[in-house]
Amino acid sequence: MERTYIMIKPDGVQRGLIGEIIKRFEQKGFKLVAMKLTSPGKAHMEEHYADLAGKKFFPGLISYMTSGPVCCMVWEGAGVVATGRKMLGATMPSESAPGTIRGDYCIEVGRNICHGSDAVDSANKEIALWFPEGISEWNSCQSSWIY
Ligand code: 3AN
Repeated sequence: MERTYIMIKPDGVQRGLIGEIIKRFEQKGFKLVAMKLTSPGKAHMEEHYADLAGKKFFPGLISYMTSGPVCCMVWEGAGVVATGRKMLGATMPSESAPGTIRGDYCIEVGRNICHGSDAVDSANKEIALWFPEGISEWNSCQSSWIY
C-alpha cells in the first residue's frame, strides 16, 4: 500500500492546526501509520530540503523550519501521495484553492503550514529520513468500508 510523508511545519503546530490536518486525512479514509512531534536540527532539515539547496529562500526556509517542533506523520492508502498533495493545496497560498489546507489556512508561502511528499520515490526517502526507527503495522477496522 502506498505511503506518504506529511509534516506539519512550525507555524501549523503553533497555530493549533495539528488536529484539523489529521482530521482531514482520517476522514478522507487514509490510515495514520506513524506520528511524532520533534525539533529537528539544521543538518537534518537541510537533508530533507536538499533539492532546494540552490534557492534564494533556502537559508530562510531552514531557519523557519527549525524554529520550533514539527509534527511528522506517515499516511497510507491508495493514491495517498498525489491525493495528499491535492489536500495540501498549491505551494503558493495565493494559488491554493479554498477547501485545501493551504487554501483555507494561510496567505504566505514562507508559512504554508504543511509539507507533503511530491512522488512515491521521494515519499520513501523522506519516510526513511524521518522514521529511521521504522513504522509499526496495525489493522484498521475501517478498511473494509473504505476498500
Ligand atoms: P511544496 O512544499 O509545495 O512541495 P517546494 O518543495 O517547492 O513546495 O518548496 C518547499 C517549501 O519551500 C515550501 N513549502 C515553502 O515553505 C518554501 N518555499 C517555496 N517557494 C518559496 C518562495 N518563493 N519563497 C519562500 N519560501 C518558499
